[in-house]
Amino acid sequence: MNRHRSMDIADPRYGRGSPDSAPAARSRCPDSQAAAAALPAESAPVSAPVSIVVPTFREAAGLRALVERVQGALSGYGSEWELLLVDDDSCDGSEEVVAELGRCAPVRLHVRREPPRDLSLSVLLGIRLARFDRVVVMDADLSHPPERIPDLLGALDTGAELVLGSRYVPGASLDRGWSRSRRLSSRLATALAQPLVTCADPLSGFFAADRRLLPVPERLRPLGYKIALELMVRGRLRTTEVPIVFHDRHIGSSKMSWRTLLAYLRQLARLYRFHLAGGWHQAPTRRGRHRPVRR
Ligand SMILES: Nc1nc2c(ncn2[C@@H]2O[C@H](COP(=O)(O)OP(=O)(O)OP(=O)(O)O)[C@@H](O)[C@H]2O)c(=O)[nH]1
Ligand SMILES: [Mg+2]
Repeated sequence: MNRHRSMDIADPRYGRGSPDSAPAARSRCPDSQAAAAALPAESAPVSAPVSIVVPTFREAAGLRALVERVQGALSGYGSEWELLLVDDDSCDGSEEVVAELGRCAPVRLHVRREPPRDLSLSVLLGIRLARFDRVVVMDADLSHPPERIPDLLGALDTGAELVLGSRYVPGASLDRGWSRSRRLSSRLATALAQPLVTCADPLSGFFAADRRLLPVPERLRPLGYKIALELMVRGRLRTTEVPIVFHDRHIGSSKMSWRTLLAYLRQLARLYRFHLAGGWHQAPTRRGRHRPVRR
């Protein structure tokens, strides 16, 4: 029985902005040219098609803003793109919102119905279902600025296997609204993972990769919030970081809880065991890399 439901309403023509495509819908589309013009020069478009994968749970209220910002950031992009939302059966109207937004943007929603509800499992499923090999993963609440997507993709072109949108490298900053305790707990959680990696922000949920270079899902134990950490440690990926300005969420509510904190500690324990045992004892082979779904 297929327990997933996919509402594929993407139309690749929208990504190219063909003047003949969906004229009625275009009149409701946001004016993304202005946002594109505001991009810094170093955000010059690169040309491989890209799928933006966003895990969502009860984010209906913020989806319009997300789609508008992503569309603005990628309006000058030199190739096709799509925005794939992987939703954990929110039942909050997300499907209707995406159906409406899909009239003027290449956005689609995949509803996951298989328990457990989980961010990392949703991300991995999204990576598998993505139309394109090049993927960017980000949160739905606009904590991760979509305007940095071209910079992440640019860094991928320089040979990195994983590019993190980083809060903790020079040039990056955190929302002023973040309380001291939030900053401290983020720093502490980051410090706990630091011996496993060589980057400054291993807990970032904003990253770009080519899925053909990622470890296959069978090599991961992905439950929890920190999928980039899992990929980096088990895949031994060559990682680089791009500074971002990290914003606090303004719409919707946090899904962080004690449950996610415990899941993180369990994930850390597994990764330390893996690391101390010497990893996979051999360099990852092509057969150990990610296999996209056949279409
Ligand atoms: N599919 C899916 N997405 C999830 C789940 N939990 C959280 N998300 C999404 O993952 C992203 C990060 O979740 P947030 O609630 O923003 O977590 P956070 O960024 O640590 O905390 P705040 O920004 O303070 O709210 C958002 O896009 C959420 O909608 C889940 O169980 N399943
Ligand atoms: Mg968030």
